[in-house]
Amino acid sequence: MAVGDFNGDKDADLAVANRDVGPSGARDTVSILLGGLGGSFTAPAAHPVGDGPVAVATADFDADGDADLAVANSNSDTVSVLSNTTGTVPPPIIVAPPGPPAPPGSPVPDRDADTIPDARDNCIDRPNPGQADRDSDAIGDACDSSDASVGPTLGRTVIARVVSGDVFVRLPGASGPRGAVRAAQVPQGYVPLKGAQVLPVGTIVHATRGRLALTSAAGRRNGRTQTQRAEFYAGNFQIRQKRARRPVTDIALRSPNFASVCGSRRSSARGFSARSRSKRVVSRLWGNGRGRFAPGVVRAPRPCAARSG
Ligand SMILES: [Ca+2]
Ligand SMILES: [Ca+2]
Ligand SMILES: [Ca+2]
Ligand SMILES: [Ca+2]
Repeated sequence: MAVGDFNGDKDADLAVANRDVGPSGARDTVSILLGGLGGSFTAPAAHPVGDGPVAVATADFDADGDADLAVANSNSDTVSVLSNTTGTVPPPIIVAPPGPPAPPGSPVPDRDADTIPDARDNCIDRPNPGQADRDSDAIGDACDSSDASVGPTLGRTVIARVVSGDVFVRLPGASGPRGAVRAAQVPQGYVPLKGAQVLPVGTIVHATRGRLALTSAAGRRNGRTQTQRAEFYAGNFQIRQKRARRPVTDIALRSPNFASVCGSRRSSARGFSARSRSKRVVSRLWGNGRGRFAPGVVRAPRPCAARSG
């Protein structure tokens, strides 16, 4: 069985492997049960897989932003990959037999010949036999464009670390594409956040489909910068921080289409949301952590008045 959000409605759904014939007659299938209000589930929808399915795993195998399924078939020694195309995980099914095991004594792939096999190399194209990784983000120093092992600087930088999923960022002053961004819903100028990075204050974060941990400066004590950490997910926001004796890291919400959000703001222990004057929720973000993080909305009066009217 696997748990995932297969139809993108933020409710947890179930995928169950059916090896033997059950009451529904479903054999050699995987059934999807879509979760709904109050822990309810829809009737199972069966999709054929290989012979003798015994285990299901979910991940975004085709990198299109939704949850796909891989099913291990014990009788046929194959893996069925179900690509999620509409949110209900229909076929097409690719039955991909796993490759034969390497014969004993055959060489392990090591593209950069640094004695670390590709499968374990934290920088696969550059020789780095020591595997140094100062900021412990699984990207070796030799490949890491941003060393986040140094602390944040008050009013200037924060440290962001991807916890799960896909997170994109737009640096202040960025214009036009800066590298390939695959997700169609991410506009130009955003780049994927990889591992742990130092981000300048003013960076806009797109975490609708991912989760990141932010470490920011919380003040100075005995000549040293104190830091605070919280995780944020399921929303878009801009990181702001003014230099002050007791600085607050402002999390300025952006709407799902990346525009600035205007309106009243609310916060609770776990969620930030912004509402327009009509009380409609225009943006929401979830968080988890301690420290002086505050929700913000755009303060420029004119565009806000025009948009919320
Ligand atoms: Ca290597
Ligand atoms: Ca290497
Ligand atoms: Ca690193
Ligand atoms: Ca890094």
